[in-house]
Amino acid sequence: MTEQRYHVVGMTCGRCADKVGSKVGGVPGVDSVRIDIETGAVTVTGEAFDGSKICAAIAEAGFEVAAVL
Ligand SMILES: [Cu+2]
Repeated sequence: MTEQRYHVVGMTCGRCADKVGSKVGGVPGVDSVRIDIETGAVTVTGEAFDGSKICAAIAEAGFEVAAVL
């Protein structure tokens, strides 16, 4: 099980979080996504997911990855 945290900017409400959650949740290998709107932290857990696909999914949802933590 791998856990990776991303700092995402631009999320302001639950609907933003839902968009990110559903896009990131669709990346192969992802088991769960935890999102903290206050801090912009997106925590992804799963097996052997591709980090670049996570970043692409976040961009597709309309937000920017400021940092991979
Ligand atoms: Cu929103």
